[in-house]
Amino acid sequence: MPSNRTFTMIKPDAIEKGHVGAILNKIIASGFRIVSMKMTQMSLRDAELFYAVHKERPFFGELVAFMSRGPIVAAILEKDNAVDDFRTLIGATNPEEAAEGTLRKQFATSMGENAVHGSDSNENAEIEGAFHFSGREMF
Ligand code: FUP
Repeated sequence: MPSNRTFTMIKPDAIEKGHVGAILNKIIASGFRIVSMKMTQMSLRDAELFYAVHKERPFFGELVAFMSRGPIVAAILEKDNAVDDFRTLIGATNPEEAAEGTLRKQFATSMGENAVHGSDSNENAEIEGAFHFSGREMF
């Protein structure tokens, strides 16, 4: 994936609370172009594969149960400096530490149920985008 792209998921907690529209509005208003987007649900196995990097962490079981409990909105986004700018837009992992105006400050419930995912590097953006989308679904 080009380095001006990142990958995001609007997580099950935010879908359950009806925040999809507000989150997408804020993403678009922040200058990101939608390259790919779909509503989908990960199986437990999908979530274990997606978050394999965290498999030794104590929160892994809770994380994969949460991420597979309901639908998500997955998307690839494009903007100059996409990975870093999107991480700034979503805010800290723990919403109590997230800056004012960030998506997690506004929409997250807790460290585990924190509303939005954003890739942490260009390399991971590529891997995570390819996990959810084929080349024919990138526009
Ligand atoms: P982030 O990059 O901010 O999404 O955070 P991480 O990649 O470190 O963690 C991925 C997900 O694991 C977080 F979104 C939520 C969950 N997590 C916990 O539940 N507890 C923790 O202590 C750290 C992460």
